[in-house]
Amino acid sequence: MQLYRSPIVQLLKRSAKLLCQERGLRIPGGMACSRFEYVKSFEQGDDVLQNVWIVIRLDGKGFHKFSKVHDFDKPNDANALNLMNIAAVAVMEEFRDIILAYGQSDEYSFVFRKETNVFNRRASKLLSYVTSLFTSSYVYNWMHCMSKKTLLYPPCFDGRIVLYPSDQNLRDYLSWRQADVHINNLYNTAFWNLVLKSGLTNQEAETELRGTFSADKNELLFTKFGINYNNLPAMFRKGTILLRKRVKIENSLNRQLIVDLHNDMIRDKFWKDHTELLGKYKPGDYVCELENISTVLKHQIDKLNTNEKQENIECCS
Ligand SMILES: Nc1nc2c(ncn2[C@@H]2O[C@H](COP(=O)(O)OP(=O)(O)O)[C@@H](O)[C@H]2O)c(=O)[nH]1
Ligand SMILES: [Mg+2]
Repeated sequence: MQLYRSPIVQLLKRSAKLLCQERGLRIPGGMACSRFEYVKSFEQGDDVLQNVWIVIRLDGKGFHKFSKVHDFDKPNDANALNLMNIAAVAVMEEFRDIILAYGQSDEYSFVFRKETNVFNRRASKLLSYVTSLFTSSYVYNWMHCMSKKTLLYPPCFDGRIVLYPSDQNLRDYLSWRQADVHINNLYNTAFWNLVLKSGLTNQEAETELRGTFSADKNELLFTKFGINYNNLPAMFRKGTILLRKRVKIENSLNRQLIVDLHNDMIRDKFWKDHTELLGKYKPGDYVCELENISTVLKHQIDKLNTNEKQENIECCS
């Protein structure tokens, strides 16, 4: 429809344009107006390729020091690991196209489905948003997870995007990260038992473990400390896998949430048990008992209950 443009409107528009040009502003409505506008063309496009798995991996900066200063349990601090898990849940709640996240130690990987169009697949937007949301959620939930400890300085995380063209590449990536947990955790468990229980210095423990194979460390743990490595918590040995599932808890709950698993992703069984990941995406079911719910699920259920209560209060007031 042709709008009637009165001379007074034309005059006002022209004055606004002149004012904008003078001050380097934009005319309301988005029309480019300043001579400075050309600098926008220096911005580089960074859309990631279509039809590939997008993996974002975050890693804590200087967590060797951060864990020391905050007196994390050695070699694994269950509360600190669950804090990482809860921060990752916040990221998955925000980005519905993340189908799986995997965390261990001070790192987390997020897998976006191949077809995602979030932020038009712009790498810098994706990476900065995921990294900052994870970091702020880590700080936001610190008090809740680490109860009595004060956060002494702000933690930060680096992030990178890696693209995997085939399903096998993605599986190999996740297997690589999970194999890393096994190698590190077995070593760290043996190391800290030697230091904390046998009174060795760090140097002596390092010397004792130099050149040993997995079987030697298993044997050492069993004979010296009566520890059967396979009986240690699965979260320590396997890391944490976060998946979307329709969670059914007895008769009290039936809704989609994010569940934490500590299974072996290197074996085919994991991919057969969770066919939704590489097949047509539709979250599967997850049935559990009330007394067995994990810290990660409990956190989400508590949040739901708090939100419901809040809504009821708002409704009644
Ligand atoms: N004590 C303890 N330390 C941890 C835990 N999780 C991570 N860390 C520390 O964080 C470090 C993470 O490794 P890396 O990223 O290579 O070291 P960074 O460069 O110092 O962040 C480990 O070497 C541990 O020192 C934990 O649960 N307990
Ligand atoms: Mg680190």
